[in-house]
Amino acid sequence: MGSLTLEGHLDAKGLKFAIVAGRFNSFITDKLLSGALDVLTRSGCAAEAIEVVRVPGSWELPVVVAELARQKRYDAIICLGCVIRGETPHFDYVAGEAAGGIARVAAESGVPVSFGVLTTNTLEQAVDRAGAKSGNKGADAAMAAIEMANLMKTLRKPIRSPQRGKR
Ligand code: INI
Repeated sequence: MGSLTLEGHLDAKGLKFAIVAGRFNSFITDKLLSGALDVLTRSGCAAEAIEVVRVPGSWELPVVVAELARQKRYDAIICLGCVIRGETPHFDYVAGEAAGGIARVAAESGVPVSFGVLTTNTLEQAVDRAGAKSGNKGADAAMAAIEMANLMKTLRKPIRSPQRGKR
């Protein structure tokens, strides 16, 4: 018998998303948000099926993502933030806790949470990843969220279901 590969497709029609975006470094996070919204709507998601929640900074992302995941109202959650290294160890605490907290919520809740949080050494590196030469990590996070939302739906279908693995 042949093997079965399960993966999520990139059709966002009928799916519901929350985007949680930090306001700190909003010059960058606003561009990540535009990229994420663009991908979701161009992939078929209705504008009314997207809720955007703004938080002060990346440190606040995990608590809000945890609350939204508990509500089970979204097929996936997209986190957006921008942490830029300064002269003190502050960066390590903010970036580390944001990443660890977000990963924990996703693993424990079963709700896919994509990580569109830039952690860069310089402002230039952040600009490059927010719509310039290294793409837009907000758009990438939205694409991952769509794929994961569809994959989780597929995985939750009974193994013998003809729907399982169907594109
Ligand atoms: N928040 C960020 O999202 N990025 C940063 O670069 C940053 N720096 O450098 O301080 C940052 N700090 C704010 C933090 O996320 C909290 O909002 C703040 O500490 C209040 O809890």
